Amino acid sequence: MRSTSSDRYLPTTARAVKIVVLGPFAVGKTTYVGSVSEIRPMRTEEQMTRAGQLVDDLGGLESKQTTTVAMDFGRLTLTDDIVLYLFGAPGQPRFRNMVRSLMEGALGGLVLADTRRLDESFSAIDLLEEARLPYTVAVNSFDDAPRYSDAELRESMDLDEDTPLVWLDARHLDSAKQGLIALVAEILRRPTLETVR
Ligand SMILES: Nc1nc2c(ncn2[C@@H]2O[C@H](COP(=O)(O)OP(=O)(O)O)[C@@H](O)[C@H]2O)c(=O)[nH]1
Ligand SMILES: [Mg+2]
Repeated sequence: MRSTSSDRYLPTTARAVKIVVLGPFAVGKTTYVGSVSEIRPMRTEEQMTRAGQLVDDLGGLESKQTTTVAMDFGRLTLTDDIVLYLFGAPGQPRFRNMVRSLMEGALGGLVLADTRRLDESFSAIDLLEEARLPYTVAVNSFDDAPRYSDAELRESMDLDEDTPLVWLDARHLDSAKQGLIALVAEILRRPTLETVR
């Protein structure tokens, strides 16, 4: 019998779950999707321009050279029967309507946060609440970012007690995956699975 590489094909019984990965500019969304994706992630990175400096606040992030202009896309087989399709959205406020479109059909959202600028994750949380989608907040651990207790974080981000909150490093698969595991548990906790229409 001819051997085939079965892991390139999805089991027909797998449930496809669309997840959006949101958060501000430079919080690590592209890095995140790249770390967890088992297929070569699709990226839409473009070189940032001087014109962009007028509208995108680079405060402290001047070393960043490229930015996502449409989306990041990746896939992760989480269990035998759950396959996640990840859509990372651009973080700049002017892309808010594009993010809304990207949320169509999604079952949940992962919000990345940076403790140096927690307030910048609010708009992603607002969008998910507005869409009534379950979400998980994942603090991406940057080396020089302050550490707070979970209670302090919940308070400053005004998170409900039952909103999952995890710490991760977007650069490493095992750590990054924890955010999706928490999110899928939260999605499955809901009595009915509803997507955004
Ligand atoms: N130290 C550290 N750097 C990170 C981490 N995640 C991302 N980065 C870096 O932060 C920068 C912005 O990341 P990127 O994924 O492009 O952010 P995006 O704008 O949200 O897509 C890149 O230079 C990454 O290498 C992390 O967990 N720790
Ligand atoms: Mg990006």
